[in-house]
Amino acid sequence: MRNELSLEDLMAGRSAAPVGGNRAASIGDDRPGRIFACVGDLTEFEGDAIVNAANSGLLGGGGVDGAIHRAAGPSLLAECRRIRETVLPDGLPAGKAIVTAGGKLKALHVVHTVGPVWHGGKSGEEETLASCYTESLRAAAALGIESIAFPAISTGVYGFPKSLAAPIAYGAVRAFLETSRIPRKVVFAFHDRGDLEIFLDSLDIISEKR
Ligand code: AR6
Repeated sequence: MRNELSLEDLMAGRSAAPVGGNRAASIGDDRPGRIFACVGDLTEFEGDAIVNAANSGLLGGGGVDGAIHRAAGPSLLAECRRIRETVLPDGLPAGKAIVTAGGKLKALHVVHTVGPVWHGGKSGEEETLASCYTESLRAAAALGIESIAFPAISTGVYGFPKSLAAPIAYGAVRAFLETSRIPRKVVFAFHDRGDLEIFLDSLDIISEKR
């Protein structure tokens, strides 16, 4: 992924007229400046870690999980099996995170987290989704990981509405970075341009509320 841009640059480059002042500046002013976004295949990320939107079983699946396992090769599945046989016999609960090596991926590590399945929003889905981002960053920081890229957790097979997920993801990452020097760089990687636009639209709404 070579098209990563800081959120400041992405917001500044948007064509919509600012509402109530300069939106890019109003977001950038109080943000740590370590958050980036891009469109691309997460498995191509050249950094310390990528986050896998896994399921509790940890043994692979479809979506980004399948892509990560295919790109990482069999050593990733073998390590996941060992985790299931030892520390997580019942699987990884939603909202938690665990780190493995990255196998043949360009990223050195994979942080596996399990997003909530969307059941209409009254089953704690928002809190669980925020926890996925916070716990992934906590696990990454504990290993000294400097750069990490996230997919849009739960917004595929698990059905979480993208426009609701975006401000939760952004808010959780921003809050974590305010408390921790590392990771130095966090990237939101979207599968297509439309998903990135939904994310940026949600930042517009956040800045307009301030
Ligand atoms: N790079 C970046 N984003 C991607 C890629 C990719 N290569 N592939 C998909 N996406 P999903 P979930 C986006 O379904 O909703 C699996 O079967 C996709 O467009 O991968 O958390 C697991 O094993 C979407 O926006 O994850 C679980 O059973 C986002 O990644 C279940 O799906 C997440 O979509 C988890 O569902």
